[in-house]
Amino acid sequence: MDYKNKKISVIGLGKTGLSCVDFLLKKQADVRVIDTRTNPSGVAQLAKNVPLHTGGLNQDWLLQSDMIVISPGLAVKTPEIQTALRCGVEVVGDIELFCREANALNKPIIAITGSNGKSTVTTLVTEMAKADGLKVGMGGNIGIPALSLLEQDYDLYVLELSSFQLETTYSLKAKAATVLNVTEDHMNRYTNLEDYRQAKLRIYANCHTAIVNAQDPLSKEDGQQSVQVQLSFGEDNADYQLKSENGRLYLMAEGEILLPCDEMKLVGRHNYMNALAATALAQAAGVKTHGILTALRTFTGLEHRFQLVHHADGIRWINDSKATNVGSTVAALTGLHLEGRLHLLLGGDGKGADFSELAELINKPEIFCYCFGQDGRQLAVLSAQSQLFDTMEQAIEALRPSLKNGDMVLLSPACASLDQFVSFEKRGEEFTRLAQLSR
Ligand code: UMA
Ligand code: ADP
Repeated sequence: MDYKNKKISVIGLGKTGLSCVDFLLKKQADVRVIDTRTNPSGVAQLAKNVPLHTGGLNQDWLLQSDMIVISPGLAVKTPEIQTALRCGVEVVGDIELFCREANALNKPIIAITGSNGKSTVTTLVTEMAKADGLKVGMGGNIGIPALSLLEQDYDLYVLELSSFQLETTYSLKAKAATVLNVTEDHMNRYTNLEDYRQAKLRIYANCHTAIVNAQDPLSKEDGQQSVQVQLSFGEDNADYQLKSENGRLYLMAEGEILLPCDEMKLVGRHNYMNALAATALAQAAGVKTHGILTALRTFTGLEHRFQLVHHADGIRWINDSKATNVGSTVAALTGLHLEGRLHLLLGGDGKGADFSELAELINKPEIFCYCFGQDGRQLAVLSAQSQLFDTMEQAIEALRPSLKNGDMVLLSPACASLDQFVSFEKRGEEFTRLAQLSR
């Protein structure tokens, strides 16, 4: 694509904005950067000759632009952006810029979205394709800006895409795409669940093979996306499904046994669903069974996702800091194998969520809740056995003396971390540090 001498405003000076600036400078565009924050994270890395406006949106700059490239962290609904749109300025995101390049190079893309499981499936598909000998560029919402992948020559791109990124993407034509599931998240950015779902369904637009969740009607394309093939994954009645036989669970791919689940390192039914979805995506992109099986057998899962970080005196400490919405905490609590009591740490920034679904799961004699952070109070009222603290550290110090052999301490907070931590990773690291203080 030709961006030479085009006036382009990049909004948001985080990871995404910096990757857009790099890309556009290489294309010899006339770039300016805007961020509503007074001191955005990318300031130090921005080339000194690029004009920068911080502390608000510069409406004049926006209206003078041929194109606005907006970061996922800022809503398109923002009034200044709406004014620019009404005046005919094109507004796109980094994934749109990426797709235009990938399409021109005729490179296949596997695209993954959903409320939960995106990073797990994105990594697993990448491992499958690598084990099959392909050069794979993995990026997107997983933390590696997609445009940075263009610096190398890959056979296949695997992209994790958030609803925010999909809202500003128009040219994606994935070889295979999935919406893994749709449960409530980001209700501070969307009007309702349907508004959020519509953003996610954009991933199927013009894709070759859509991989849908047989158990989640909201994950299915709604006929407006020009999909060529639709395949499903699920517990049953699906192209890729779980089968139980003689007390053993199997992953099935189109009627054939692929692998007994106990040969995988990943555990939990939600992870078996992730494995089925990853297999379906990889097969749709032509990855051979050998590579798929190798990755399924060896992939141990990602940090901060229901990860055992300390085990001493018969007490298990589980870091599930990436559980940043209700659906992921429900997945953690469903099918838990408890030997003693569960000490559950909940809280943080709920992003406008309705937490009531948790009440039924946590009101049990063996479950004790310790709530903290911005929305801790809303969580504390859900269960009879709960206590409220300011911070996670205070909560852990309060529960530590009562721990007994067989107990589990689980951080699966159902909330984003940003009210008290820099990221979910930092929250998980803090939990791990505090866990390891126990013998
Ligand atoms: N912000 C402003 N003003 C601006 C721009 C941003 O206040 O003008 C704030 C917002 O509060 C926003 C934060 O800055 O939340 C970061 O926004 P950004 O657009 O600068 O973010 P990046 O650092 O570029 O990171 C983004 C994704 N972040 C978001 O979508 C909020 C990262 O996903 C992603 O890994 C990265 O691009 C690379 O593609 C993070 C995330 O939390 C992990 N994603 C959400 C999620 O998974 O639930 C969607
Ligand atoms: P995402 O990238 O969508 O946030 P992750 O793979 O990072 O997904 O997992 C985030 C959280 O969701 C973790 O707590 C994890 O245990 C949980 N999780 C993973 N896969 C699923 C799934 N298919 N359904 C529900 N929860 C899941």
